[in-house]
Amino acid sequence: MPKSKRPKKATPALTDMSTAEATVASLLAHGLNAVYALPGVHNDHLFDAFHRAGDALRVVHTRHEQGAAYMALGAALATGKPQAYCVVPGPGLLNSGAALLTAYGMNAPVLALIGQIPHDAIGKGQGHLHEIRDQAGIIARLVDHSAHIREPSEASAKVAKAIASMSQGRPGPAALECAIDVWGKRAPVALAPPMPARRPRIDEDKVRAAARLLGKAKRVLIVAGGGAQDASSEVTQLSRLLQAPVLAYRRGRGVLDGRDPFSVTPPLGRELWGEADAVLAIGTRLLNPITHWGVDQNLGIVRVDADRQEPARLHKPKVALIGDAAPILQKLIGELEKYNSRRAPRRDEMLERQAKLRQRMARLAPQLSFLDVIRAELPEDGIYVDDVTQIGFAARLAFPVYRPRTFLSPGYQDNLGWGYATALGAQHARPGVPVLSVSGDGGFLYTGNELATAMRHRIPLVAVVFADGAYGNVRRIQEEDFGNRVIASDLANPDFVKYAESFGAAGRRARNPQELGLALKAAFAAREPTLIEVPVGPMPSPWEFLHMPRVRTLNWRIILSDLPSPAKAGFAKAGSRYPLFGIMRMGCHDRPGSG
Ligand SMILES: Cc1ncc(C[n+]2csc(CCOP(=O)(O)OP(=O)(O)O)c2C)c(N)n1
Ligand SMILES: [Mg+2]
Repeated sequence: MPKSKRPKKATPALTDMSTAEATVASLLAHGLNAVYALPGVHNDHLFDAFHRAGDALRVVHTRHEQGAAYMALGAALATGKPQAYCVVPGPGLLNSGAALLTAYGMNAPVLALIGQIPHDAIGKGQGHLHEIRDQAGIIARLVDHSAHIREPSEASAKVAKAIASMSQGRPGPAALECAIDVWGKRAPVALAPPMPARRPRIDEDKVRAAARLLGKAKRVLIVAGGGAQDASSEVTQLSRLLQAPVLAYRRGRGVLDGRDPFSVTPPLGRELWGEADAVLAIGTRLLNPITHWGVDQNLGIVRVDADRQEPARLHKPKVALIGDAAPILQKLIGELEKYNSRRAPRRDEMLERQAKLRQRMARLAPQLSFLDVIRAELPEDGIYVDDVTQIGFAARLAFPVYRPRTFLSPGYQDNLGWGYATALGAQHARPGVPVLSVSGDGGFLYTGNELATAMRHRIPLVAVVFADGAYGNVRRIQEEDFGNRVIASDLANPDFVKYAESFGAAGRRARNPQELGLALKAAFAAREPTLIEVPVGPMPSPWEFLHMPRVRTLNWRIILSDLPSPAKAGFAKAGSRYPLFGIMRMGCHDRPGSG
């Protein structure tokens, strides 16, 4: 096109705005309509801008910064959409730290808006209110994308960039800080529009290679992680096409409907891992299968991951497909039409194996009988929020999850106490579906104070607290593995029913599964903040279903083939004499989730 005819780029309109107003306008432009927050002087101008946004923005204030951050995390996990929280610097940031860490581990799009001391004082150590050394450095280690807003004119673009970063490559949290004296500064501002999503090109050759490998395999196992949550229909289709069971543990539950006999958890998953000749791993680190159950040269692994670095972190797969799971799997399904072989249907086999497993798991009857009534009362689309409790460990193994994003479990952080506030955020963001928080007496009191938030913001969350008067999971380990030397694991509890009632919430007590069923029915019908205390005794150990020995023997040659050539030569020498040398790299692992 000749130069003169090229359309002129429109100059964006400038509006006089404060940094805070530009930030809020940008949040709204990105579809964020809630901020979970705890105010303080550093962010007064930002809260005033929240106020001026009126009904467009709901500000949910909590009783502790961890509550605000966990609420944003719960809202992000339940919706799959970006959510924001806002806290003061220093102690406010650190109070929210465990939730931000968990959001990072769970690849959850949580935006942290964090105040700062006066701009010119940053880094000088003068002892300003809430000052913390190198706040930017601390934040930068907690999230992949962080920035400091210095001027009103920067705010909008920095918000847009932060939000875009949360869904690019590996999704995850982002953070923005802004000084106390900058939020209120005014200047002519051009609002930056949301940035278009950048997606990596799908490598068609690799999709074909994956289709060939999976198509000719006789026994395929699919492993679904958190990254498969938005690819439920594709995973279901692939499970049928490949006659492949789908293994999920914490984050991938519900991707395949838990009522499908092909939906499996670790005990059966481990057997199937041992028998498989190919694995299709979708949005999962594959840490437990590779490190606990082992790999060998007969297992062809295909990985689908949003993070380019992830697939080869532990063990180089045969094929790595990079990008969002759903579009990649759609292409894979298309290619499989050409390469897929006929396989005998495995439905009967799976039904039989599931029935056998249920018999073995009958050992966990105390936990399972409660989970059965919870499943019966929680509607199909209801959301179960897990915590690190004995009921929780059993739920990860045996609670049937029917739909994606309806089982929220804290992932590899296994962060005790996240449950109640995370569930509160999920319930706030999804008012149309019942959300259930299930904790132990230890975990619940981490954020049980947010019952005040449930009341203040009329969030009808139902919480079940299993009260055994102990950090029961820790206590059992002390009893069984440490000669009954019980230490620091007994608890002095409040009366949880009275505790709930003192906030104005409904408090109930259920002494057995039947009573729990009735209490849940009433609570879901009433739609008001409710706590149900369930007094319980010690519960049987779930570990035999979680810590299971290897089913594939690692061959050091496999590790060797992953190494760059110069290292290969050195290892070859050592490895030919000492095969164990190779195995050692896989490390040995302690109890998942018990730490
Ligand atoms: C942040 C954090 N601190 C400590 C732990 C270690 N931990 C795992 S389970 C547990 C006890 C949980 O007690 P409770 O919530 O009462 O559940 P119970 O085991 O009694 O069922 C502890 C302390 C953890 N996982 N996360
Ligand atoms: Mg307990």
